[in-house]
Amino acid sequence: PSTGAPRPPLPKAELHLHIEGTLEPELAFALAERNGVKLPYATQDELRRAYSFADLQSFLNLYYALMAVLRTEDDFADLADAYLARAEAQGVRHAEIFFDPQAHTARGVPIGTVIRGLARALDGAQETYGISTRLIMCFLRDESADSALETFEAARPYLDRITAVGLDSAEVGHPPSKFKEVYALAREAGLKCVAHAGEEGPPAYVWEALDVLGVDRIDHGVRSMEDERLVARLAADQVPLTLCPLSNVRLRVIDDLAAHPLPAMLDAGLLVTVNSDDPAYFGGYADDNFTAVRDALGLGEETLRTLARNSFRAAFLDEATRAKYL
Ligand code: ES4
Ligand code: ZN
Repeated sequence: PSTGAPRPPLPKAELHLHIEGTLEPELAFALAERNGVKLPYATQDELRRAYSFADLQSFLNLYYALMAVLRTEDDFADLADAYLARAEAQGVRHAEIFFDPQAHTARGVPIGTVIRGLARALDGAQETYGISTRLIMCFLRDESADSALETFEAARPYLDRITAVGLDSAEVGHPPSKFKEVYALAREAGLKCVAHAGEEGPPAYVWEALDVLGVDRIDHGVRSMEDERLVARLAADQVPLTLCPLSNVRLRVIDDLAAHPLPAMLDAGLLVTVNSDDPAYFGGYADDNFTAVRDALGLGEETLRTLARNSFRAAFLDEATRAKYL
């Protein structure tokens, strides 16, 4: 029935979330003011009007430019705290959060400032918001393999705060195999491994992420559907895929939500999850993505529950905690 009190959002884990992609215009302007940084936009509305993207690169240009306002430990703590408050309202109970250290060290912000600031907010998240958290350190794939290695070494003093490494930024022309060495070091250090693959790049990049990097999850992976053998492999091994439907529409990976391959991926037996990617830029947080696919694809309650359950199956949780959610 359509009457009665609105139901709370389904409990879920968020597994594909770039913390820098949660920088809302309001906070961007507040931090610009606090740090004396001049933004090339006069108003929040003018900035919002720039959120019209042709592809991944056109988004990344704005994403990296706006990060100029993030300078101090407090800035990173405030950014993460603002995300966690929004995530709680969206039913998120567990969040595995990407960050891009090279995007900050390149601007002269030390990696320790970034990690300590984020960690401060995450340390309070269980008590304040009822959200458990993990940090995933991503390498920028359009930077060199040596830069990724240097970043990993710079992060060594903080590895107790980091659960996994990831790979993001401009995909085409930067195959996963370029980062074989740093992934081997990360695995030796006891970290989990994930990588963006098959967002704009071909199914071959998903194969490399699996077979060369040995990843535990694939971020996006939508283009896997172009390769029948790859689909069979992902299904057989139950490799989780962290889909980001609203992101795919805004970055024109798909034409519109109604054309999203999510239902076909579920039918193929893939372990798919729904996530928000860069919610400040793409029009919605975790539950907004659930609601959007429900409405555009006509997903029923049972399918939405499967997606929420998959998010906990795919999370880097200890088994006792996972069992609480399954
Ligand atoms: C990203 Cl949507 C997306 N793809 C690749 N890299 C990224 N970094 C932030 N958002
Ligand atoms: Zn992403």
